Amino acid sequence: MPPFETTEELPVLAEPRPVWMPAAVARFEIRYSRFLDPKGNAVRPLPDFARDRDELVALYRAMVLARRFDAKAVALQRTGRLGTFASALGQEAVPIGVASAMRAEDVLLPSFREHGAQLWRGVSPFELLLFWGGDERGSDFAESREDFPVCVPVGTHAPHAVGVGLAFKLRREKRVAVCMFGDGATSKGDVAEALNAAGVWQLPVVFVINNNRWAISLPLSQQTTAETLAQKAIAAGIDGEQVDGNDVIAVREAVSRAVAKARAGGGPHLIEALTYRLGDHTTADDASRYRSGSEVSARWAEEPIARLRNYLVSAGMWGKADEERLLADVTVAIERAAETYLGTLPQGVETIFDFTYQSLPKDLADQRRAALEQAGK
Ligand SMILES: Cc1ncc(C[n+]2csc(CCOP(=O)(O)OP(=O)(O)O)c2C)c(N)n1
Ligand SMILES: [Mg+2]
Repeated sequence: MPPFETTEELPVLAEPRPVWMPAAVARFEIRYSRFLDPKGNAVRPLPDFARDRDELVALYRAMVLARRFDAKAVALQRTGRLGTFASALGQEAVPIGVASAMRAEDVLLPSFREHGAQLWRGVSPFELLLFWGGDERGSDFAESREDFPVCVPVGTHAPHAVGVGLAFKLRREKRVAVCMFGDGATSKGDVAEALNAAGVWQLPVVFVINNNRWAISLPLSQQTTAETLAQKAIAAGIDGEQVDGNDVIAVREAVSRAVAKARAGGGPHLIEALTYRLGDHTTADDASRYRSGSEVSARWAEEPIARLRNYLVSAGMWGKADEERLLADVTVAIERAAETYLGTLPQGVETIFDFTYQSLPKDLADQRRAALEQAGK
């Protein structure tokens, strides 16, 4: 018997067993940033723009103007002279931080609570009042003419932002589309699809979630069980981060980075700005029916305007006289806008028919004629 042929039992060698241990194939983290704490103390060195008094005062002024505009709009609605209006009380740092990080040639796609951003970009308070008074001429902005009008349907402008970003990319224009929406909008398919498409096509779009913790009466805890909304970027393969949305410096710094990256061809970005809606959802809402007064008063301690003012005062950049002058200025600007609005004649009744069809279908043409007759024209 050749030596290699044996009947002897060979020891069974232990086969290397395949290891089917679940292994991590990807890891993610969401970063949170803030520069000023709720009391207005700097918690880390400020970015360059925030070392310049004029820059900080401009941000402060814009937030005060937005708040004054809000108060006037609510007062006009309460006295029957404006339509339903969505106040942004307590959320001013988000739109101002966003708009101040954009260039004039970029395009803003706002939701219905971002008038602070529109005002910063040159839309006048008169135009905004016209819009909220139900007059579409208010969306025909004299400035920032390529910015989108207010979007009342929740989240439907997110795919439009992708279209704008795609146009910029195809035309090789170094411009960025900035799309703002609320926490509630992040549960919509439109937003998920927009994030995904912007990621696939690496478009210059910055998405900003204005997370005010409520979608009308639905609290964030019932909106999603995700730990953050910023992590929705991860599923789309794009960068996402969270900022203190009541710290205008943090919002501007994060959006500036995202916008610069997008402009340089680095693709889209999602920023979740954490803020709180101190007022009712709109003038058609009574928030005391679904949330406690103690929750709201606790949140007043974090609001963005006092926070920046405290910083400015403690840095010796702002005093009582500055404050009085500013309040007087913004009051005059808003009162003038309201007077012009109240003195504007409504559009003719026929205009409701005039801007959708090139030639009106017969039934609508009949209605148009009847409406004119009824109006005595
Ligand atoms: C498509 C659509 N569905 C429902 C509504 C009614 N609606 C208006 S605002 C809102 C909640 C939006 O919440 P969020 O996105 O968090 O924005 P916020 O109002 O808090 O700024 C809803 C459901 C709407 N405007 N559009
Ligand atoms: Mg919300």
